[in-house]
Amino acid sequence: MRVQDENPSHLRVERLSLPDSLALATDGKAPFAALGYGTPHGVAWMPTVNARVLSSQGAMADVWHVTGANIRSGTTGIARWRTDGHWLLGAIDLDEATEKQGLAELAHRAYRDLFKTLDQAGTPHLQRIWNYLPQINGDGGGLERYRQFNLGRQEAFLEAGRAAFEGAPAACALGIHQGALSIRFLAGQQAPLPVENPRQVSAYRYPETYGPRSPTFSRAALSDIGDGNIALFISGTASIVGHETVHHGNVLEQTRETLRNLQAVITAANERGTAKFSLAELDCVVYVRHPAQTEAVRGVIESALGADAPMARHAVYLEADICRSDLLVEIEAHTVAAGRLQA
Ligand code: 3EB
Repeated sequence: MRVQDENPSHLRVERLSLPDSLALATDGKAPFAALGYGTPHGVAWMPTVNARVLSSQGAMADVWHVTGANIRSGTTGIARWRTDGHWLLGAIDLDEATEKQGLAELAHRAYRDLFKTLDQAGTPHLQRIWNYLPQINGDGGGLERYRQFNLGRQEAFLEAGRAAFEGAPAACALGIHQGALSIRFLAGQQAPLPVENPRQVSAYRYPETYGPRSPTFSRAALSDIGDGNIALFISGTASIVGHETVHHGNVLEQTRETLRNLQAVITAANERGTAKFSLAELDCVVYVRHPAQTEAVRGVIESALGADAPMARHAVYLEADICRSDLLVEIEAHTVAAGRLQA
């Protein structure tokens, strides 16, 4: 049975403007870690998603706080990390230009070091992964680069004896226009509870028409973050019903379908315990393939939820390619609610 507050270190997250997040580092003391959105700025505790910010508020960051007192940082192979011994936030940045391997091999190597990091830090369970691939829809020598990535990623999961199907972590995989193959990851001491979307085929069960190895992620994950709170991590969510892309070429309908999928995941998550989540409360990142369509996407979100909804006000819009070339928009999110997971 899960005890309500068995975490000796509580995790908390807040979304701030970049200046406000940087101002948290005072008297030589930094917060646990942050994930920044925008141009990287060389702050060690804030790995960044190197993508153009399309939101008018400018660069933002999700700042993660822990109550564990003893924060250590280090590197394991190509992975950098910070941990308090209970929670770990890590980052990998691999510049392909200086590597002699293809993307499948690089993904394999990255995930091997990622798992090594988790094993050594005593935080074995992935809560959430963010993957960013340069030229995600580009050709990687007869196979699309995203599909190559899927090959190496699944191989590394299987090799490490980790769940690559049911029980895979929540994740997203987006295409960035510049920079390195970038992976950010949050891990802890307890396995999260995976959640699937009844409107969609599980991604790890996609048919082979989407590539020789399926993507390795669950639609969402529920984590007990301590202090009576549950975090819901929602994977990258797009206009996919069953396993097929719907509303080709129509960004308005793709955004509406994405919101229906987010709601379906939230409804499924709400059946897994007493914590109740709502679409209007999500802290989301909206990835838009064509920057000129940003206002159209924002219009759909604001008319569905109201412009004053926290989801609409806190949304970060980033320019990115989506892992299927027919997808125009993808939304990923996290949110926290008080409650307990079902035993
Ligand atoms: C999809 O639903 C859209 O490969 O880690 C979403 C979330 C997507 C995660 C991944 C891919 C990934 O299939 C793409």
